[in-house]
Amino acid sequence: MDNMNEYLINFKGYNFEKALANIEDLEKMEDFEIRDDDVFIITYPKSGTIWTQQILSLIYYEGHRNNTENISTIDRAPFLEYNIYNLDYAKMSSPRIFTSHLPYYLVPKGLKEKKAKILYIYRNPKDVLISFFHFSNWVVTLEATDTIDHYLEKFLDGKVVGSRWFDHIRGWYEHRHDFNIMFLSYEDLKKDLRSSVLKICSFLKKELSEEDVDAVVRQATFQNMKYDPLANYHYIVNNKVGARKKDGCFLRKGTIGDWKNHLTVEQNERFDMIFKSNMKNFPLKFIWDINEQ
Ligand code: PPS
Repeated sequence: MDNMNEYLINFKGYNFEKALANIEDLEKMEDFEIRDDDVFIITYPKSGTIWTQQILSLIYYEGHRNNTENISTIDRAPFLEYNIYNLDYAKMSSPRIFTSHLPYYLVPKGLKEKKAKILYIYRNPKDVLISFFHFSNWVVTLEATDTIDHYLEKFLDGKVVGSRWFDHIRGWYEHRHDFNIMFLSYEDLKKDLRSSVLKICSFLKKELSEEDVDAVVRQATFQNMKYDPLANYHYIVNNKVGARKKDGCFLRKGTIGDWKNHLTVEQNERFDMIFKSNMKNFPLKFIWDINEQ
């Protein structure tokens, strides 16, 4: 374990958010008992985590879909490694949905029995970088950075929560045969939310009526989530975690290609060069622009 700075703690080579991590929990993580019907949402930060939490909550909980239960999305699918409310996960009723940013090598061993399902959501890393930059400057538990130039260096060096983006996605993809895992991109969700919801339902073996699928799609749109206090971190950040400024928001732009509004030509070229050297022969496709097919 290495205390990297005021904000980061490194445990077995991976950076956690210091304000939220509990080392004792992390040490027990490998042996955390997995049930066959558990479902895990795994992401690198800022890749569509809350979006997927919302989609899965809507798929699994009728009370979420028809607004009869007043439970926030985050509480439906809590973070495995950040048990901030000290819930007894062993007592949660099945099927449990967990969320995690863990790398493949730190997840509970029981996931290798390949019964529990993992949905890995990934996003083009330039948009991840920009989203992360804004988020880190908003919440008090992450280190603020003055310029994109400085943040770019931190991100490429993995001196952020989640460590190096390249290692996270490559690690999970290269070990995919060890798990019951489906990969889906943020951009897939954005370009065709309905088909993506159907793909997710098929992976989870959940059959929903046409109307229920419509309800899931309607309630998982950016606009709907942005203004639904149960479906975003706005309240939590402002009242529990702490915000550095009033005008920040968790659901910020919610689009593909916002990086073009932030990266200079030089920064973009530098990113491309490092992306190419780290992602050689990587088969998953990335979409960098909203108009790209
Ligand atoms: S975190 O902190 O890791 O849990 O963040 P995460 O939820 O992974 O990522 C936040 C970004 O996802 C965007 N988002 C959405 N985009 C489109 N549609 C929907 N419904 C949606 N929900 C969340 C959110 O706006 C953040 O991206 P940016 O680019 O900052 O807007």
